Amino acid sequence: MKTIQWYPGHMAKTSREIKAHLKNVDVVFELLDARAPLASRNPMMHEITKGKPRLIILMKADLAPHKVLTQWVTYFHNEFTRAITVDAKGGRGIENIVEKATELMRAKRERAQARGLKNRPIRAMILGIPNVGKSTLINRLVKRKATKVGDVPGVTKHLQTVRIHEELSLLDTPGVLWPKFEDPEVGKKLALLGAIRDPILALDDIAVYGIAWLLEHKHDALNAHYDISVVPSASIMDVFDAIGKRRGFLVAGGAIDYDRVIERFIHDFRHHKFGPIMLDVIP
Ligand SMILES: Nc1nc2c(ncn2[C@@H]2O[C@H](COP(=O)(O)OP(=O)(O)OP(=O)(O)O)[C@@H](O)[C@H]2O)c(=O)[nH]1
Ligand SMILES: [Mg+2]
Repeated sequence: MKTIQWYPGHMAKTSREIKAHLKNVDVVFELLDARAPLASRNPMMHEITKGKPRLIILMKADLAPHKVLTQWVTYFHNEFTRAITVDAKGGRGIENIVEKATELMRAKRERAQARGLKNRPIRAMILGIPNVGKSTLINRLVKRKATKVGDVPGVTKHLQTVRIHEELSLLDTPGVLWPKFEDPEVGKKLALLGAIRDPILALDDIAVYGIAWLLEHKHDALNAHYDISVVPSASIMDVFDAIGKRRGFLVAGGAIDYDRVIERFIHDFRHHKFGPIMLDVIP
């Protein structure tokens, strides 16, 4: 299978802008997709922001299995890193953000106070892949529509500072990916989750990956959603055929219209039709 390879120019530009802004930032909020905490971590941004206190926010926690998420939180936790889970759509977990950010900043703030300096608001930079929920999170925190959001990658186009309250100001950034996915599975996971714009992808590869994953991990959910009855050992073609027949996705002459099956499946995966999902495994 071929590797998805690409890197739009606007992302290179954003990366440079993020680098330039870093000196004004106290803490980095690294937003990861709770359904793939490793695949959605940008290795380039991680390198650029090394040495900054870090709050990892596992976004879309409502779409991932709760129990495993608590293990991920422990996995990420260290001296300079805290992790929390957030469902920005339902508004769960938001209240922990300021507390955790303050905790990460405590030592530095105490030093500043000891020197007689007045505390200024914590300046946090929000980083994350496209469509992970950066702008939604900011709007939740500020309790108004301060930034534009949308269910497609690439909504935010520029860096934008939003003052949350006297304690916290946030810098929203456009979603960035990285030039090459070393592991082709990473590209497929990100595509399935909706982080990559469609025209640059081979949709059939993405659908094959998603169906294989469901067959292995959640074949009941696959059967239930399409009202089909495939066994875990079924071939991908069997599944395509079953969905196509059941949904009546046929071309003239009665053969299965695979393009429609593929499109429908990817749409359904992105619209959370198969219940809680966890594509990554804790190392
Ligand atoms: N289920 C769920 N959906 C969420 C959550 N947070 C954001 N979303 C949805 O994810 C989509 C993308 O949200 P945005 O806030 O625009 O994402 P972004 O990271 O700013 O995206 P770009 O600006 O394109 O990089 C929207 O449809 C949101 O409603 C969450 O915690 N749970
Ligand atoms: Mg945005």
